[in-house]
Amino acid sequence: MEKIGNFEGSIHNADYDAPYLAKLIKSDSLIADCGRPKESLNGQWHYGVDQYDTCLRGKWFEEKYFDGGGRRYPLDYSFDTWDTMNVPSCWNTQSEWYFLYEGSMVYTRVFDYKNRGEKRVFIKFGGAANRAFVFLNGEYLGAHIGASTPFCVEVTEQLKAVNRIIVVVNNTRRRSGVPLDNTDWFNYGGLYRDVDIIRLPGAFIRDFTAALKPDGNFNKICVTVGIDGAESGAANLKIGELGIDTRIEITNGRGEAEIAAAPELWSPDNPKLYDVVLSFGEDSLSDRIGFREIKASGTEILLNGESVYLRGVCAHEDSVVNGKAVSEAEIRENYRLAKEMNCNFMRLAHYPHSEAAARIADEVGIMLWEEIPVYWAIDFGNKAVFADAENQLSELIIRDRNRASVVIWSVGNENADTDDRLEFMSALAGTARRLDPTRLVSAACLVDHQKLVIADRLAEHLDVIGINEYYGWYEPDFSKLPRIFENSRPVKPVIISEFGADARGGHRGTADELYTEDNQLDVYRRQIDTLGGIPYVRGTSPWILFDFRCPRRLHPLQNYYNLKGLVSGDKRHKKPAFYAMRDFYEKIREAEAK
Ligand code: GCB
Repeated sequence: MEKIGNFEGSIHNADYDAPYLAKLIKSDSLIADCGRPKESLNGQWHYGVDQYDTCLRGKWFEEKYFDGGGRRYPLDYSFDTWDTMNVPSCWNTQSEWYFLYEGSMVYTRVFDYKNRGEKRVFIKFGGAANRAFVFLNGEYLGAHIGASTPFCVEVTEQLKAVNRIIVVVNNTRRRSGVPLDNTDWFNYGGLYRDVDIIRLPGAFIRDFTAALKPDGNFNKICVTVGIDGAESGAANLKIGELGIDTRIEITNGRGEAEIAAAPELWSPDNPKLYDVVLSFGEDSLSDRIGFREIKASGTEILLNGESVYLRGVCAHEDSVVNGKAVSEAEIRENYRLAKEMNCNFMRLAHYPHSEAAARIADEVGIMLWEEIPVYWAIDFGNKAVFADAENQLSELIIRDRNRASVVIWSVGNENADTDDRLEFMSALAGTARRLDPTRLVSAACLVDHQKLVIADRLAEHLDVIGINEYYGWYEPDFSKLPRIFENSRPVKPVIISEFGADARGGHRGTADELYTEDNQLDVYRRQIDTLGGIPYVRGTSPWILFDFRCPRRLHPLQNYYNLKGLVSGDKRHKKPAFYAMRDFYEKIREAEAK
């Protein structure tokens, strides 16, 4: 007789996760979903805190209460009488009990479905941190790895009138994870972005891109289309405001076109977006897209052919109340604060932020650096780790490559210059270019602190060199910073992707007193004086716009927060360094306007 429930088969199997992980959901699962009608599965889901992973070990999804002989077995769960939690949310913020919880959480709910003539149905998950195992009506559909990128699962065959969905979300930190087990941010867990049902016809648009041809002429829009479920036919692209109504031939499921057009160019000062409608057979989607060109030339960054200084600031996806499950209002508030500081650019560190972040940036006019969590000393020699990182990069690019605001893909942050890392990250740079030839590739690199020079071998594979440096803070001898610039002759633009110092909001003292606003201001003044005079530094994104939660920060003044924010974590208090940056950027802006 087959053993069910909690019996030996499950308790003696230490490799219980292997069969699940053999079925991974990857970037090819994604479906262009902009402007499509979607039905939300957000709301109250039942949940169980499953510290020992008993749901996966014991195959709870099978819901086998009885064996073949009709005998009933005791089970350790009861899905529909469990408490409920709102989706999307991070469990850490939902109860003090779960604040520091790391492990598996079983989410489940029941939903109705009625076919309305669609032929294919998918469920899209905007983000599940860090891994998700998805089950529908007793069937395992696959696992997704990566806390911050979306994935879709097809449910056409499994759907019934009444459906049981189970998602086991696990946020265990792993040495071989991307990121690894040690990061300078909080390890939130949960089904923390939207969950939606997407209904589609038999043949539908799976992916599409529309971008200005990056040839310096600003007079052609390049479009690519991928069709699922049909090899040939014609797609139609309409951009009413530009008078475009073009047929795109599809062969072998793909089509492309180069369309003459003279769009008003997108920029932070003029974030012009166009309504784009793409259709194929019964399928149709729409998006609001900006057209612009971003390039590097010598040590300059060119936006629409003109040299631009990236007046930036870094930000985490974090909020006191919502953790990583930030609301649209919170994203807008971050951009508002950045604009108040005269920013035209933000570095969204250190992992893909919500899809809404780039959409809103498109709309309000902020250029973005987007990044994957290839952070510090991940296991660069490990092929599975590379596959994971490359998949996360692909999911990010496929998700956001129609967003004009995104100008830079970053393939990592502060990784030591080893051979394995060079191979790993240069390959990622190649992947980014293959998936998107219209943007710049960068990474936040370290300087050679012994020789005091910018010497990272990865720079050869990047378009823009990001440099993190903490002179005045982690390295108190500030005099080394100007020497680094004297010793370096980069042939590409450099962005100082991080500098900064901790200050507790409102904590005053002398310039020499650590954790005071006065000390932070002093560090900023010296940084600004130095960086402002280096011609090849074409952008700065100080660390960081607002204080963020971080378990590595145990000083009583820090109180579990990284205090390098220019604004406090609750966004209510601006530290003096905020105004120093605002004035610095104002001067740069005025100089550029002349
Ligand atoms: C860094 C890291 C960033 C940290 C920051 C800090 O270099 O890139 O993730 O949070 O320093 O505050 O130490």
